[in-house]
Amino acid sequence: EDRPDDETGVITKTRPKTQRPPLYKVLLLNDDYTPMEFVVHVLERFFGMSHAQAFELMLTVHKKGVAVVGVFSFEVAETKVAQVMDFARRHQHPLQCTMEKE
Ligand code: TYC
Repeated sequence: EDRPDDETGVITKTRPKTQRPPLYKVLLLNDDYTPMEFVVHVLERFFGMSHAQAFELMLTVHKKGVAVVGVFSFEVAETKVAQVMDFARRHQHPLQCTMEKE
């Protein structure tokens, strides 16, 4: 919205504060026991990554200890974490997936 300054008459734009929903990072944590192929499969299955993308990100987690696998709304992030944790538990792997506010 255009607005002339009271003293100078200079036209400035006022930027209305738009409300964006908070975003949440979904994090994958390294461990010593979960097979690399299982992690790659998880990333393909639940995060829609190609095999090459999934392999690369798995190696990043393996080397660095943790990585962001995606950024989502609260509801979607919560669902991804639950899906990964449930899938890992059902296969008896200790893989950990968490979320944090961006
Ligand atoms: N460190 C595991 C291994 O050597 C592989 C692994 C990678 C585990 C990423 C978890 O989030 C993870 N088998």
